[in-house]
Formats: sequence, C-alpha cells, structure tokens
Amino acid sequence: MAKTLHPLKHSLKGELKVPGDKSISHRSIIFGSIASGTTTVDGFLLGQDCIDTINCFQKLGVQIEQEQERITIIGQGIEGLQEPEDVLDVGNSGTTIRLLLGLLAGRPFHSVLLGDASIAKRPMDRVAIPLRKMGANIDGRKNGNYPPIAVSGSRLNGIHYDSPVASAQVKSAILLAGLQASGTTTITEPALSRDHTERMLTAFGGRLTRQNTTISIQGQQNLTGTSVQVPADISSAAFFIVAALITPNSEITLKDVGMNPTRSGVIDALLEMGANITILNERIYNDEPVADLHVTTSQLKNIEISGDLIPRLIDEIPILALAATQAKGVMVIKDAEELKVKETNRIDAVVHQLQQLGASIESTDDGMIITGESQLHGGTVHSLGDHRIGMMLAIASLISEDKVVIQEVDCIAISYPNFFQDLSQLSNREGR
Ligand code: SPQ
Repeated sequence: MAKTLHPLKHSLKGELKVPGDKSISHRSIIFGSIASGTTTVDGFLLGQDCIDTINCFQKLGVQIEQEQERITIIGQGIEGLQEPEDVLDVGNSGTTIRLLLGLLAGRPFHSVLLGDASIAKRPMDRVAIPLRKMGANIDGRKNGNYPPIAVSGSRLNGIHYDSPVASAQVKSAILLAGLQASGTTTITEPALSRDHTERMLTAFGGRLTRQNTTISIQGQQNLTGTSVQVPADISSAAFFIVAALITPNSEITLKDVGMNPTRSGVIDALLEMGANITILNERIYNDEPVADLHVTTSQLKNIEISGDLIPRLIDEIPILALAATQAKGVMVIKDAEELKVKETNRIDAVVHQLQQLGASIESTDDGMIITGESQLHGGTVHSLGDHRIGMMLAIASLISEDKVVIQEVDCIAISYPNFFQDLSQLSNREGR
C-alpha cells in the first residue's frame, strides 16, 4: 500500500506513549515460555514481529493468552517445549529466528524455521557457527547460512566464544544455548550490545556474570515465571524525538521511554548535536531504566558517530541520518557495516531514499556522510519493506516542500502498528 503525506502545517505538540519495546517484548515471551509458572507481561508490543514470536511458541506447545497489551504465559519449564507439528514462521523478525536457533539447539526434537523474503536474505552463520561449536545440528540454504533453516536438538557443551560482531542476537542465542549446556558458556563481544537478555534472565531467577564485555552463564539452570512491565520503545520514540527537533515551534513529551544505557545512544548523540531534550522522572521497571522525555525544536549541529556508540544506536541510524540533513555541518557515520544485514541494507536504503527527496548524502563502506542543512523537496520514495525506513520517510514528509508518496508503508506495523494515528495526534493537522 502507498501513502501520500503532506508537509506539516502546524507544529508538533502534546504527550504520547509509544508502544512497548520490541526487544523486551520478544524476550518476555521466550523467558516466560521456558520458565516454570505463570508470567504476565504488561505493555507488550502488539507489532507483527512480536506476534510472530507468540505464534512460534504456541506451535512449540506453550499456552499463551492475550488481552489487549497484557500477555499471560503458562510456562511448563524448558522441558515443556514440544516438537512443532508445522514449520515455525518468524515473518520479518531477525530477533525471533536467531534467538530461537539458540534455544532449540538444545531441545530434543526437530524444528524448521523460515520467514519472509527479507529473512531469507539475512545471515544465520553468525549464530550457527558458535552454536555448532557447542554441538548443535543446524542446516539451511547456502551451506546452512540462510533460512529456511533446520535445527535438531542435541547435547550442548559450554564454550568460550569471541564474537566478531557486537550483536545482542548472537549473544542472546549463545546464552539461551548456554542455559542448557554442560559447564560454563562465555561470550566476549567487541563492544557491548543491548543487554535485555541478561537483565531479563536475572528477573526470571537466572544467574550470569559480566566483566566488561564478557558474559558467562552456568548451564542447567531453572527459571521461574514473573511479572514484566515493558517500557515504551526508545527506537520508536526516536522518530518523534527527531520530528519535534526538526519542525518549527514543536514541544512534545514522550512517556515511559526505555533508557537502558545499551540503547540510549540516540539520546547521547542528539544531546551532543545540541538537541533540547530533558530527561524527567527517571525510574526502573524490572531492572530496566525508564524516563519521560521532553523535547522542543532545536538548531542541530552535525557530529561524527562511530565506535562503541554504534551498537547503542544501530536501529536509530536511519532517523539520525534524517536529523543530520537538517543540522549544520557534516555528519560522518563510521563503523556501521552491521546496517548492511538488517531488514534491508540500511546504508543503501537510507542513502537512496533520502537522495530521492533531495538530501545531500553519500554512502561509504561502513556508513554514510550527510551534509546539512538541505531543503527536502518531496517526491515518491519506497520503504523497501523496512519498517524503520518507512517511518523515517514519513517524518521526512513533515519538513518537505511538497508531498511525499511512500510505497509499501504497511511494513511499519512490524514495530509500530498505530504509527500514523500517533503522528496525527501530535501533528494536529487537517488532511492526514
Ligand atoms: O529483529 P530484527 O529484524 O533484527 O530487528 C532490528 C530492528 O531494526 O528492529 C534490526 F533490524 O533490531 C535488532 C537490532 O538491530 C533487534 C535486536 C534484539 O532485539 O536483540 C538486536 C539488534 O540486532 P543485532 O544483530 O545487532 O543484535
């Protein structure tokens, strides 16, 4: 479906709570399903990716009930998982397929995992290689690297793995396998990736240790069901934060935003760019920091984004690139090769789509270079089936001279089903 969006007539004003965190929602289903006893999850993200995780666990025999944003999982312990009678379809979700591979590597049955056309192109070697070292049987297309991918459970042994990438999906898959392995499993990553798995495992009564970027887990642990309150997703909030910063006379407050330091790199980067963002009412939900964010229109200046900051804002690079088109000076984004293996090649997708709107932006081998300040002129663009590209382009329409037509906007429902209603609520405009 295509959608035509017109430039913003007024400013953005008001208060909004964006939907629940996608990474935490996935993990609440995974841990609730392998724990013993009942788990309740409030503020669950009803985006397609997380619904697909629920569907996979139901096929694995877990009783999961949904009532609006409250999910109840009746966990029977990890031994309660049963061989699925059908393939496990993860849809568009890289997190679901990679974490399931780690979990199912140690279960005594056979499963086949597949997803949509984007998932069929996303590499699984990054998890399959360390899992095979632990004793896993994993096979798939192109030497076992691409879905559909099959896993036959086996006895796993703990390993020490030095991961070449800072990836929470790799770390989490290894920890889920390590939970079932004999001995200790240790993973060292080159920079710290998001740590929701570690925090949630602890909330379910699991034990692990961390020293710098090395995490160790002892095998054969039992988890116990608990209550989870999911914070609002900082990755979804980022679209409205940037929208308020770059549109005239805007002032918004975003409620209950997850501020886990392994995810809040986007706030650090924007503050360094001169953004007026005030962090209010800081508190903790199940070991996850949360705050309200007050944001007003700001004159931004560009900075370099690289190194250890990259994993802390990897999913926000598309919207940061849009912010950079409206900031003074040049933004250089480096060390971000990981963008090439997301739902799309996000370096190419961001650069080509923003060029279509008139931005001054070029790709590099490991990132992009953006020169501000440029007036976007509008035009026809494509989400390429990537929810974060679709939302970035919708925010770009607010400041374009002319209308923006976005093709394939439906994909936004992967992480933010009510995105356009929430945008209308803040933009208070006719005709949207
Ligand atoms: O789940 P998926 O499709 O991989 O989703 C994305 C996204 O933009 O929503 C990436 F495309 O987020 C990943 C994120 O980039 C979610 C995630 C997680 O929940 O563990 C970790 C990151 O990926 P990685 O490979 O760096 O671990």
